[in-house]
Amino acid sequence: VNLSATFQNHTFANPLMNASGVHCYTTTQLDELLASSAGTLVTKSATMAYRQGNPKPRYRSLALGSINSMGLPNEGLPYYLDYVLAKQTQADVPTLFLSVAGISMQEDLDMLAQVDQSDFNGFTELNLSCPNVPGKPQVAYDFEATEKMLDSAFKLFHKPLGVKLPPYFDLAQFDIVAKILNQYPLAYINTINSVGNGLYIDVDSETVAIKPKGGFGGLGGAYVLPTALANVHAFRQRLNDSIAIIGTGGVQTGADVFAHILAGADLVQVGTQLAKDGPDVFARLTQELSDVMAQKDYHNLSDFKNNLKEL
Ligand code: RRO
Repeated sequence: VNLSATFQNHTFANPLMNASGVHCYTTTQLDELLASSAGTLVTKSATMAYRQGNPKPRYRSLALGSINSMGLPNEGLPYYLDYVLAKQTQADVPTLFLSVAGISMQEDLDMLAQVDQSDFNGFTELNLSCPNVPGKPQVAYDFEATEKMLDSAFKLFHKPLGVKLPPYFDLAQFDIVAKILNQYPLAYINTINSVGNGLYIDVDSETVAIKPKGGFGGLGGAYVLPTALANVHAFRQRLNDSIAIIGTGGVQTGADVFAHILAGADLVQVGTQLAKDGPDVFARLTQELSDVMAQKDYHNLSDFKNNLKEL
């Protein structure tokens, strides 16, 4: 079984990587991902400068997934840009992904300009879907703002660019968003970010699980797998073939990775399960994916990618 994954003009040893926000805040964590069995990595979404983020507790692991309201804590763009620039000159380092998430459209554009003017040769991911900054709605739920953002972004950015999207829930939304995205030379979309503003309630203590925003936070893990698969598949049915898809959400096993690829994902990211298990999760998931493929007599990802059958 060959797990190698082609993505635009790049090849990775396998399709697995971290989801941004998990195990990617510090150079130590990023180095641990590079040393793991993951095919590549993405950095924590950066703002222009260091941000402390929301008050703790702001992440809770739950029986069926996770809830978070981190609030975009990060070391600032120069920290992550310095990291990927240093790594991209080293042998055996795969093409890397750099995530940016400004608090405003202007901050996004300023960061994209900075990345554009750098020597970074990987993929830049514009996060339009952070659900956790108090008072700041998710950009990609505002279709007009999304179009304006992409118009401006592609005027000044000339490197491979992807967008991180929130989950959509109505087929009419997929039609509208895909029509917007198809106007631009996007390298990829990444779907889904966490399912925003869930509320976990502990009945024994009669309390919420996290402190920010009165307990409202983004859901990940098993709670979101069918929503993630729906978003991957709905976009694969609607987007130009030139736009690749990273499937993110609810991956616990190799079978879940297989399902994402079957739905149309080119690469697959792992968030909640990586937070639970640490980077060793990638050795297990690649082995389990190989086992599922061998059992089905599939030799390459292309043997089943986007081959989901209807009834
Ligand atoms: O930092 C966060 O609170 C966060 C971000 Br930027 C995001 O995109 N998705 C998420 O679940 N949390």
